[in-house]
Amino acid sequence: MRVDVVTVFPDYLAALDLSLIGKARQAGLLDLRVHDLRDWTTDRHRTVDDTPFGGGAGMVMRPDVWGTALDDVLGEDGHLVIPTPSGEVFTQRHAEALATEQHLVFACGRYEGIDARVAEHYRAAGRRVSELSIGDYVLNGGEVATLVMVEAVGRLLPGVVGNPESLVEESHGAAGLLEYPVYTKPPVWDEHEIPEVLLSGHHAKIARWRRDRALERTAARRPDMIAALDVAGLDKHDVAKLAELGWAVVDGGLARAAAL
Ligand code: JD8
Repeated sequence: MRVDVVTVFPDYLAALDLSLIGKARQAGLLDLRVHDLRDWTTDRHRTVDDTPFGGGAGMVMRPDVWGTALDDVLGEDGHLVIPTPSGEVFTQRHAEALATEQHLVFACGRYEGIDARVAEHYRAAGRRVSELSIGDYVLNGGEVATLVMVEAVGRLLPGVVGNPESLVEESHGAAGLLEYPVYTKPPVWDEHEIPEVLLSGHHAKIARWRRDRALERTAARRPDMIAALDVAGLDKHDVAKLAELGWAVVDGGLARAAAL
């Protein structure tokens, strides 16, 4: 996969030189290029912003500078991703979808954002354009969101994560549950012991224990994910655990028993 990032703060993306993504780049599994938007300015002050039409505080990023830059970087098949607090909220499903693309281009805005005509222009030109938010809080620009999305997508690429098995049981993975708690040596730490069953070597009991903890955590922290669970993927032990947690199977879906 090729990924281009256009930003006025290229150094912000230096973190992508590190760890798994850094190794994926060295191994040629990910062709990541970071560009300075100012390289596409034409005035001696390398201006990328101007005052907002209609008035208001702050500055807006110019469409002409972005257009020249993106025309250069998008190439034939680039999928334009614009991080913005007004975008659709980015999830693991988006990461999985973007991981199927050959070429992603992230446009990192600053100031009050990028002139809205840029996204409209590339959509009208038949490009795939995704305006995505990483969550309901306000950042100062698109760079941090781009770091999040490049890591979430990059680790799904074949060969990037050492053991693809580990991708299966993750939070927000196919199971639709949060992860179970994990433990390692020492078996006793500061008088804190680990659950006995994990030392039993009894794989079926360990799997059941982990599933129950994942159901408990999800019911406590993300009841919206319980409500979205596919009932077909539940066995009788799951249904019993969910009933214990106040959930019932109703008309092929899960509902809070209390609400019935
Ligand atoms: C891109 C400029 C700053 C935002 C005035 C503060 C994503 N989840 C998210 N929160 N914030 C962003 C984000 C913020 C950005 C830009 C993304 C470009 N800003 C602006 C509007 C209010 N300032 C984001 N993804």
